[in-house]
Amino acid sequence: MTTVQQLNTQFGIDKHLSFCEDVSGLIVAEISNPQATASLCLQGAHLMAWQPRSQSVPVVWLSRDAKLAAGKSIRGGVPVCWPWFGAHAAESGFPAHGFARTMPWRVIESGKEPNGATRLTLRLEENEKTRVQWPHDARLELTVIVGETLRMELSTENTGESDFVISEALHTYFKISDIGAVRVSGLAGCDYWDKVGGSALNKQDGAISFASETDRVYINTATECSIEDDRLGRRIRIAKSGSLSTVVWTPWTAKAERMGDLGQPDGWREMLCVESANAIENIVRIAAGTRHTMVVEYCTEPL
Ligand code: TA6
Repeated sequence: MTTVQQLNTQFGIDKHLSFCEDVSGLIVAEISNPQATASLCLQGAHLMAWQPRSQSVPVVWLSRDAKLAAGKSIRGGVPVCWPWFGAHAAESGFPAHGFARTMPWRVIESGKEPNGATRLTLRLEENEKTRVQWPHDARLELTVIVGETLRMELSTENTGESDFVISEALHTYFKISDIGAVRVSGLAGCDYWDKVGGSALNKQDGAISFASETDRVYINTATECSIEDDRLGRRIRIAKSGSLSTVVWTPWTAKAERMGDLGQPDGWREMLCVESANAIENIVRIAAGTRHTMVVEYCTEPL
């Protein structure tokens, strides 16, 4: 296990990137550069926070009840859902959204971008535990580039002899003023599976606003979308490549109470998940010896 000191020696960037140990014993990378601040837990390569210096309010939301614990997922930030999204197709005992977000990842590279942003790359090494749940030879890497824009590149390399299929998501929790004051634009006309209102296939009519639990998987769409927040006077633009699904989710009152870690009593009102994914019809077949990369880029602008 690499120690904090070894990480700071090998990958630290003076004043911009440092590693520290959380009270849970998990290691966290802290990023602070002239453009933005961010934090990322090495377990799950889980980005927990991102706030451009132009923003008085974080863009990525973290539950005030979020707890770091070995082997446990963190509520908020950007969970990496891989090598499956949602429930496992056959094994109900396997973790929802795959195992990548609760496994230890290794830092493999860091650096400063020409524009002053901070870059960090982590790799998930397969092990006997992952092989029990997913018996394939694969290398998973996440590169995050933290600046006024947040770019995340999730790359799956098939290092084995046979093809395999994945579903995946960057399950991003965005900070909003209030769920009743925002809408998601850009998905008009897209087909979606409604996970709340039965499994019918629907077509999005106009922008998405929220008045109850919403859990939709928009399929066959590579389009950019945005969260428009009238109260904060800001638009969060969500661009992507290598992704054909977009998931939009708010738990609303009852599910939030059942989950119990969204910040009682109504922390859930201040978050909205818009997840860039490959799910359901958009699962990805990766041939032996090839690589698939999904990229997201988030930025903000006045509304
Ligand atoms: O992406 C939406 C969703 O699948 C919801 O159904 C809800 O379960 C959410 O993910 C959170 O899942 P988690 O396993 O992190 O509690």
